[in-house]
Amino acid sequence: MFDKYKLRLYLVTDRRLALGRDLETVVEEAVKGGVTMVQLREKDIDTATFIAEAIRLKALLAPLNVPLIINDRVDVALAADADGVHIGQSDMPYKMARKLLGPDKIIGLSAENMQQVEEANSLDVDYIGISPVYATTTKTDTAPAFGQEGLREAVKLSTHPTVGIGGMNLETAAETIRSGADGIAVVSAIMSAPDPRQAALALCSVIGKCC
Ligand code: TZP
Ligand code: MG
Repeated sequence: MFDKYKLRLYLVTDRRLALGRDLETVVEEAVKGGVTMVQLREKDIDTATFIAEAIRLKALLAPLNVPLIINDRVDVALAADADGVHIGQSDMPYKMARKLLGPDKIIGLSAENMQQVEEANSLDVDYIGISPVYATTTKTDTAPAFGQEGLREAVKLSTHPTVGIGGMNLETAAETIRSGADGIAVVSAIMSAPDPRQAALALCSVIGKCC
């Protein structure tokens, strides 16, 4: 049974935004600041390197009871024995991913509009990502942003735990929690912070209940 409190402060990695720092160091610092779950998101590395990174992060996170989720790649999640995957609407279909991963792994699905939020209600996904809440320069090929009004409607419509992604900072994170989301998913506000631990701590203090 997925613990939805793991969504509270969900770090999604992007090594290109790590200001030249080692990915594991940034993740480790962020977890010390209160990050509750980590998604390894890699768009430009080969499969062997992706798996090796996933295995290193798993070794770092498992003793801290912080789940490791792999973006897009069910094969990488299986190879590294990660805790789950996060899939988008054009990745492997949810039912196939579930069949390959089994009932106990965490599977999150991105929903980019109300119809997709509703469709996800008929799937036994563990959570949905409301994507994007705000437009962001971190990912530009996104659907139109939900905004807080759209997010509130999406949260109301969904039967699943929800996490908001896109443009999360101290102000938008607090609003997102007030709109009813179970958590916030963050890339640049932590990956590019001069001090990722402090950045996570500050986000925790505005969203509550993660440290
Ligand atoms: N999916 C939707 S928006 C986004 C992803 C991966 C990027 C969010 O990045 P940031 O820097 O937290 O706005
Ligand atoms: Mg994807």
